[in-house]
Amino acid sequence: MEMQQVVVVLGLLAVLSCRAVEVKRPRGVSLSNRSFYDETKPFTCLDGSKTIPFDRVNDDYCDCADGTDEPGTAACSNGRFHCTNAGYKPQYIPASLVNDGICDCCDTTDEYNSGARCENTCREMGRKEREDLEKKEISLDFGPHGEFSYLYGQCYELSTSEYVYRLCPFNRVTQKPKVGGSETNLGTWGFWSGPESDKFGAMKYEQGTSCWQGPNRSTQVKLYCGKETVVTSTSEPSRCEYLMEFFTPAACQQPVEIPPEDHDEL
Ligand SMILES: [Ca+2]
Ligand SMILES: [Ca+2]
Repeated sequence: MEMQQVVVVLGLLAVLSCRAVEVKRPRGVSLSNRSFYDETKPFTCLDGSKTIPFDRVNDDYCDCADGTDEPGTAACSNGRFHCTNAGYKPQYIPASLVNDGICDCCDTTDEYNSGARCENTCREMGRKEREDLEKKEISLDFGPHGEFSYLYGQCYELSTSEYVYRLCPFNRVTQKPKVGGSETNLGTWGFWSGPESDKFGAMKYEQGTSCWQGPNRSTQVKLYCGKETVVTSTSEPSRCEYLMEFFTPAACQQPVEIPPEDHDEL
C-alpha cells in the first residue's frame, strides 16, 4: 500500500472505532437501557403502560406516566437523566435538573441547551477519589508484611438458621435476617485487638447499631490460621458484643503450602 492509502485507512479506522465507543442512544439514556430505545420501532414506556411513535421520545412533552419517554428533557417531573461522567462515576439525576442552568453532571451533559458555563470536572473528581482511597489504604495496618491486605475490599459470609453474617475486613460486620427485616451493623472497623504478643490475632469492630436501651453493638473477630479464608462461627457472648471466628492463610506463622496444580507443561 502507498503511504497515503495507509493514512486514509487508519483515519477511517479511527472514525469507525470512535463510533463504536460512542454508542448511539437518545440523550439521557444509560448504556444498559439503550436496547429499550430502538429508533426503528415505536417506543414502549418502560413501565409498559403505553406505546408511542419513536419521535415522541425526547420531544419535550411528557407522554409516559413513568417519565421514560423524556430521559433527556425536563418535561416529565419524574424523569431520570443519565450522565455518563467518563473518568468518574455514571449517575442518574432527576430530569428536572436538565437545562436548569446549574451544572449537575460532572461531564456537563445535563446543561446542553441552557447557556450555563459548565466545566468538565469528571477527571479531576476521579483523581481525587483515587487519592482518597490510596490515603485510606495507606493508613490501614495490613500486618507486618502487608499479608492482610488481600482482605481489603472483600466480604465473607456465614449463614446460620436465622441470619446471614457478613464480615468485610477493615470495613464492617453486619447481620441480616434471612426472612425480611433490615441489616444491622455489628460494628465498623476499629483496630487490631489481639494481645500484646499477638496483636494481629484479633480485630475489633465498634460503633455498630445501638442496642435497645443499651450500648452500640461491637464485634471481636478472632483470626486463625487456615488454608481458606472463611468465617466459621459467630456468637454473642455478652449482650450486643459479638464474637466471630475467622480463618485466613494470612494468620499462619509459616506460609501455607499450596500443592501445585496438576497441569501439563507446554
Ligand atoms: Ca415525549
Ligand atoms: Ca442542571
